[in-house]
Amino acid sequence: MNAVDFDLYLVTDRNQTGGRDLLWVLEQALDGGVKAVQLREKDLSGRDLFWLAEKTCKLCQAYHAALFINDRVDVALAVNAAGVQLSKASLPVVTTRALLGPQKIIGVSTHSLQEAKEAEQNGADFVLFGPVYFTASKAVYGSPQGLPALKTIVDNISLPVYAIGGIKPENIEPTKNIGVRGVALISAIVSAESPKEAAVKILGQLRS
Ligand code: TZP
Repeated sequence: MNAVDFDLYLVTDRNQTGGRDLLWVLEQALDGGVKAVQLREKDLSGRDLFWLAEKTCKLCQAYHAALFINDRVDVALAVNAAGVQLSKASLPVVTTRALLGPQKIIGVSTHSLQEAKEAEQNGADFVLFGPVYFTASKAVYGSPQGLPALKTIVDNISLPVYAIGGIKPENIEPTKNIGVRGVALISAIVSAESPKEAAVKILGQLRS
């Protein structure tokens, strides 16, 4: 298991920036102290994702931040990203590990204890669990999982667990108290009027 050393994991969505350039938003967030970014632009073609990933990778390098590519192991390899974020529809963890080698970091997005345990057994480095709170993009899948379900994951696997889904400054404290390694989020930073100030605030809360 590779060590993961970040507490705030910023996930991108260029459709939630309010028309602002995604790279500008990311630079603001990095300026605010974000050290881990997941490029999650699922509607882009492989080619367009690659171009964006190259630019994002350079930006992250300038801020000594780790870049993870959602789903696309090939794109992660092509830009030499720190790792990938896999979902149920992605290549299996074991196959991804064989392709990426031992040093790259593999995160897995999970929605149940069984998925989290499988990710651990198969050699993932960390898991995301959610949606913990209400978030518009996941409302179609039903109610959020809530803190008790998050606690079950934290208590039953030894991998670092990150909470995702509806994470906002007002719920950082109770989420942190569950014992998560950190939080992952989109809108609280990407859609914030000042992504930099939002990142500073959330990092301050996570570390207080
Ligand atoms: N996976 C579970 S919830 C979610 C993803 C990608 C969306 C997180 O977005 P937000 O804006 O932080 O609720």
